[in-house]
Amino acid sequence: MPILNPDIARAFDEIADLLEIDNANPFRVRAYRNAARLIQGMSTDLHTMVEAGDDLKELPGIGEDLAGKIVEMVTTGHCSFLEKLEKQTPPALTELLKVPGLGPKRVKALWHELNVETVEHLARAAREGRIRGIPGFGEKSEARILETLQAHLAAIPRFPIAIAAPYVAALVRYLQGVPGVHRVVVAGSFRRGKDTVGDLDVLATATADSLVMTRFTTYGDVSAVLSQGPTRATVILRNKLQVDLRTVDTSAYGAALHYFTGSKTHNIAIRRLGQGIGLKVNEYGLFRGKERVAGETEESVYAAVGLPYIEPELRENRGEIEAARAGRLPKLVERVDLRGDLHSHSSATDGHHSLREMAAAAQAAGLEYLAITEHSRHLTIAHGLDPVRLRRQMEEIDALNGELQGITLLKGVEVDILEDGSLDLPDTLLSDLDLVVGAVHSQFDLPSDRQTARILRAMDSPCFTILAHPSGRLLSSRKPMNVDMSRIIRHARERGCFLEINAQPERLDLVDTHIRTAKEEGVLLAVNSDAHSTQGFAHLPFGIQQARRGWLEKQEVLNTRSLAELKPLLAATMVK
Ligand code: DGT
Ligand code: CA
Ligand code: CA
Repeated sequence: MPILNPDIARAFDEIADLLEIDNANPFRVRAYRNAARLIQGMSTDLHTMVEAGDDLKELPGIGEDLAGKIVEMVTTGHCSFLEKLEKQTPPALTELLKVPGLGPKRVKALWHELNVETVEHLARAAREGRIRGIPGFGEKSEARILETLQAHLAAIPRFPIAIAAPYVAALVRYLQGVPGVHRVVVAGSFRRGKDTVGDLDVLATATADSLVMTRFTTYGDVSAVLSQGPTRATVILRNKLQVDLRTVDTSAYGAALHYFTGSKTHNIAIRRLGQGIGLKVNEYGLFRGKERVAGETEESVYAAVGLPYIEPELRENRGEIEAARAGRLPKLVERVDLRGDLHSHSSATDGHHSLREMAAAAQAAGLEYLAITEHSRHLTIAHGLDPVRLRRQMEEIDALNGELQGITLLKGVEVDILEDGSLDLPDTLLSDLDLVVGAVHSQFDLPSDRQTARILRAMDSPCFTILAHPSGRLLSSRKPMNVDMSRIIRHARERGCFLEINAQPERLDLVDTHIRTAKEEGVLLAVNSDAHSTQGFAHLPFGIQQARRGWLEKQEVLNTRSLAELKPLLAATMVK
């Protein structure tokens, strides 16, 4: 089946849409649109012309570039440029382009106004009624957007933990209000702070006459009840999150909490330890014959098998049991240890609040310093800064620091790492900053050797402080880049720069196992909010949880340092 003119025309139209969303040169966009229209109206088949060896450049408005793309489509059946654009555009946006009545302009407006990068973000904005207020949108288009996205969301099997968290908090509050209920705790992967959760495992202790099971299955946010018994029920929430509730006896609370916290492989290892000393371990307790010897608290469970308490984030059977036995468990970093944040944006680019507002919010979040790190010019979609605008912001920050009390703004940038590994702004400018955060925002699909080389080269720049969201993954929509992360980590140690744990709900990047590698290599990590608004600091706890899953202690996190301790560490990454 040869490729037909309408297919080629559609491909060119899609390219024009994606280029337009990407703020490409309007002339370039128009060239694709005109070509699409021309091809749509042609009576000769392009594939016949290509096969006959005709010169396509004779067609009006078709130059070298477009002719090449037509030949590619006719001979291979697909268009690599379009595929590349599709890959670097958040899938939510390509999906949205298909919603009747939403052209690239309106899709672009949604992206800018709401700062959405994923289908889940956008669906949430629609559910929360935040789309109808945007100029050019109303309740009708909001509903249509939600409908289209829900089909897409049905295919997403796991929830990023920060997306699940508000639903979890609401449910726990509700259950705690049920008469007779004593304790409500969420176990499972949620308690272990895993980046995504499959379902929620809720445990409750309650008086025998408590109506907690009935109240659970009639909770307002429940869309379906899958099963219901006297001590166990399973429901689906409206957002498709599945929740199990179990009631347990107070005397077995610790054993149940331990069992349902998991992970499964950790449980199996603990059970083996128990077997070795003649104990049976299950969710009802630890038993020697018929006698229960432990189980009221988790501490008693561990103590019975000869171990100190192990934090939930470590329970993945990745050496925590051996470390516990040897008395070498890490003393994990905590949210209160954070003294500052080294990655944030203001309304100068794609953030929503002024420098002053961001500083106040950071201070309210208990921080003593905040680095402002706007995007650089290459990221046009985020209104990235050119040298002139960055210089102006540096002056603004200096002036503002003169007024602020108890919080200091640091001058930084989130500079784009270009395809060849060079940075998007000149060293003469970067060297006047306090820190340089480098990030990949395009060409996520290079082969591993080139992608790795690109990042290593960027780190070797005279001014390079922190590699932001190192894997580039988005939990709902983008796989990690194909890179040799161990190599990047070793290079960070040799270069003396740092890696980021980005706390954004869709990122949680660096990934936990690589955090552990970085720890072993002696590379410090920065737990950063990447806040785009004053609300953004609320994500820091999830970044901390991720750090804990990577076994990090306080001193292994860069921004637990006081400003005075931090400054020389930053300065050492910057050639002046
Ligand atoms: P998820 O829901 O996929 O994010 O991951 P988890 O870890 O929450 O797993 P889930 O919900 O299937 O089970 C909750 C916990 O229950 C799990 O972490 C450990 C425990 N568990 C489940 N099945 C087994 C099992 O077959 N053996 C043992 N020892 N524990 C289990
Ligand atoms: Ca679970
Ligand atoms: Ca479960």
